[in-house]
Amino acid sequence: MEKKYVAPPYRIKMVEPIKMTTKEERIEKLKNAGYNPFSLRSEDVYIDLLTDSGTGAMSQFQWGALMQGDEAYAGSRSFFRFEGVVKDITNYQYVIPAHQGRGAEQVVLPQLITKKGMYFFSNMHFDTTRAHVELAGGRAVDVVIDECFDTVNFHPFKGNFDIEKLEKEIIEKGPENIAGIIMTITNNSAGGQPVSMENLRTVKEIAVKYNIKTIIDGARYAENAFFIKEREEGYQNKSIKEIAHEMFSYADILLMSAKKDGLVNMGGIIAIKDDFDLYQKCRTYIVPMEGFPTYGGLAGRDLEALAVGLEEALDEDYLRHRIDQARYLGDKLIAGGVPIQYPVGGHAVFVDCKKICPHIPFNEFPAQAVCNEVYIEAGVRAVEVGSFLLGRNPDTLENLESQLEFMRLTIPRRTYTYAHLDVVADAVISVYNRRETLVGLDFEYEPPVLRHFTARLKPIK
Ligand code: PLI
Repeated sequence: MEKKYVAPPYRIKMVEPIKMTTKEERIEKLKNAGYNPFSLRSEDVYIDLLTDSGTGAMSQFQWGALMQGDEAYAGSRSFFRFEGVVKDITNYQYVIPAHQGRGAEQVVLPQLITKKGMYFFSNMHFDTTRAHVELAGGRAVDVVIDECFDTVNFHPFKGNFDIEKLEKEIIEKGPENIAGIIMTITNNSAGGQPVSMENLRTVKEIAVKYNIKTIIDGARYAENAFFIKEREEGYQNKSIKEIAHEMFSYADILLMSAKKDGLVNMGGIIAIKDDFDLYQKCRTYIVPMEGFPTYGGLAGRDLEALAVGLEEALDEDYLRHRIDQARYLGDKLIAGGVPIQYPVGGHAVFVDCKKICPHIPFNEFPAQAVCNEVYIEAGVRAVEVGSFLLGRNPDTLENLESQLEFMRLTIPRRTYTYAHLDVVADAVISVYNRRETLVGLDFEYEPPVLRHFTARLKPIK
């Protein structure tokens, strides 16, 4: 029987035209962009799957809420509405807004590093989280399960911590040298893969045993909750909010980029369970970094839209369709023979480019080569998550080799239709079918930090 995918639980009230370009035009545009899709103008992109961060569509209720923003500098009514929703979802006592996820990270993470060289452990740190750990003098160590790196075989929770490795690392480094354990849900960097409730619970037990704080990086927490409901024994009859409550009960702090499961174009959240001392420190520190603690870099109207978006992201009809869109694209690619991270995660399809281009070595960026060809093929913009992004060893300056070379096809929320995803699938399959013709890339200009955003490349002839 043919597989069914859920139709959108919304209809379209406003449209944003997108431009078609010719292949010849795209070849020229990509060359001018230094073979780096980050440097393309968005109007030269037909379907933009660079990221799901802040690129989704707001609902009529969110647009309506925008009009109710209280723009008072201090004590805004919009803050209290936002605070009420965050408290209701997390059961945490203290809430501070930030302009986006990294704003929350830059305020909280330095408070947890009480001496230089302390460690954070995570299933997998997102790039900005890792950067803020390191900027604050800490070190970031990933302890995800090995199954995460096997893209072929099914595992229901590829985002899980390797519990044995985590405990071994804590003992080795000394619990007094651990600044915190960051639970990234879902695990973005390896495919939007979920973390099970059992795994979160066990990590919390270990953290309590060694007196270490736990932090949820909850950019896509609602998607994680949906996977738990679908795949983990005992959760089928629980609501997404009930599952969220339990997930948050295993952490002391929530850091969240609200540009994902907050369903807004800009926003971030700091929430603290009950540590008043830490809350006071963050409240003080946020003033010079992000702004007064009742606005934290956001306008009152942003806080209104976020309050509504956080509630909407808990809706199961919304989540089912969201996850089905990623599955639909993944299934089409699999049917076309394209290797992907399997099963498909929550927000994107991660195409395994190590398998597509074994003839391109890691330091010639195979996944970037595939991204570029997909843009030329159909005007689809994807993003590389591999050795190009990973950068160089700061001591030896050698290019680091990523374990996985992914092209991430990231699906914005409530934005594209299944027909758009057909265009994407056809383009990727077509590139896959002429994969032997793809060539590697070399630097024309390499920035010293976060090179993938602004580098200029050239094809190796
Ligand atoms: O982009 P920000 O500063 O709002 O959030 C940073 C951030 C933190 N954690 C996780 C898991 C993320 O995925 C994340 C941002 N992700 C981006 C921009 C992405 O394209 O995936």
